[in-house]
Amino acid sequence: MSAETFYGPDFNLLSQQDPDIAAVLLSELKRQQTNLQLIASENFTSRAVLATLGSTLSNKYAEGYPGKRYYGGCEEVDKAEIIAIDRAKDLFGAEHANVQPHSGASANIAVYLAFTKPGDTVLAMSLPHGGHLTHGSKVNFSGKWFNVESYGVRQDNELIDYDELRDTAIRTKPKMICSGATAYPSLVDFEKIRAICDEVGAIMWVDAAHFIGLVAGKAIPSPVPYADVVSFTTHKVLRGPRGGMILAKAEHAAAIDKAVFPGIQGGPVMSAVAGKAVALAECATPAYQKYAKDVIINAKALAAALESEGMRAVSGGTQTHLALMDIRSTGVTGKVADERCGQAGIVMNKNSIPYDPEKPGITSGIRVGTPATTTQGMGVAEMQTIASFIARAIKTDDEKTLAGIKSEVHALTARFPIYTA
Ligand code: DSN
Repeated sequence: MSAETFYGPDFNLLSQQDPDIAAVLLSELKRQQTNLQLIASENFTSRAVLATLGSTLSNKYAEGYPGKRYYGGCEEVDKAEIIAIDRAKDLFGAEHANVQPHSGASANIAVYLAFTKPGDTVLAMSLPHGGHLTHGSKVNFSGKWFNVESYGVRQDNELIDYDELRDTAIRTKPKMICSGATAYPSLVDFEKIRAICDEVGAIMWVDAAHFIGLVAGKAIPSPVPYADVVSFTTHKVLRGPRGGMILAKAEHAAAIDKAVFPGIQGGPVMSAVAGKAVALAECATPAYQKYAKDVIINAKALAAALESEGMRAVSGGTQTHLALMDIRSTGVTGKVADERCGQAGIVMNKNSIPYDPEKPGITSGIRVGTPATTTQGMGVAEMQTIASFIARAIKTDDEKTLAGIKSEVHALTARFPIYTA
């Protein structure tokens, strides 16, 4: 199928009206079709989700909540939001769902607003050990407006140091404890964190953005029974539209809804809300459950294959969708590896490893994830091929060699085409 056919008849209108932007749509589609997408937080959403995003729901202002809007004419979009809420509650067994956050960062800001006041103490995973900007980075609102204490991973096994977490919680008495990370390949022990929260009287907040899709597919344990509040994005393993969502215990429902609107947002993006509903229905299928398990099988295979190429998997491997590789043995930094792989058509990111001697802009590691390649239908054999591409690309700065690997990447992705029907 040609790229023009992919976008449908409206693309001809766009091409005539705005050839510059039409060209970007075509070239981005081609980039996604031909390169290897190993960014752990990216995926290929379905055509059905894309259809909602390009729909007239985008035109509608709907400040408020279903049945309690500040604008008329919301009777149709109300239906979409109610469907999305009901599906989220069913899929995750949650008492309350708010489907309006524009993004994961927006969802997190709403969590702070619901449970804390500026100056309060919050305990979260440190960014260099895998946390997120909104978990208290000094350059983020969270680090500027809150007293954020942090915990990390142990140096010997690179797993969360629950003793340090508990000690810090007892010492600093946080209002809220956040678990969840962007570059942590292992599972979080939610039962342990619940016990610590109960001991110090803290709200248990889980930022599940990275792994919620694996929870949806019943491939890993859920934080929902334990946490007061769970925030996440809908576009990672979950494979929905770009956006955010919050699940909460019923007792926190009013605080969460008030925090999202009118606390931090105006009108929700109703096309995205509808897209979230479509994705949640897709996640409830046996096919998606198989997908979620395959994502982990592939991540384990990719980590093992990269280890056999001489790199080291942080935390001793992975139990999720991503692997964090210490690549110091290759003699190149994460930054250089990222650049060379990019030239070879392999898209992933440099990443700090715990206790990294390099600066965050350089790093000693790379982060690779399998949500997108698994959606394409790739399996363990392809993960081994990809590991060999990465190992070869990292070791050379010869442009001809990198271009040669790129041709092999294109041959591989051509066997697993996306958006063909
Ligand atoms: N930027 C996302 C990631 O790649 O992990 C987190 O927000």
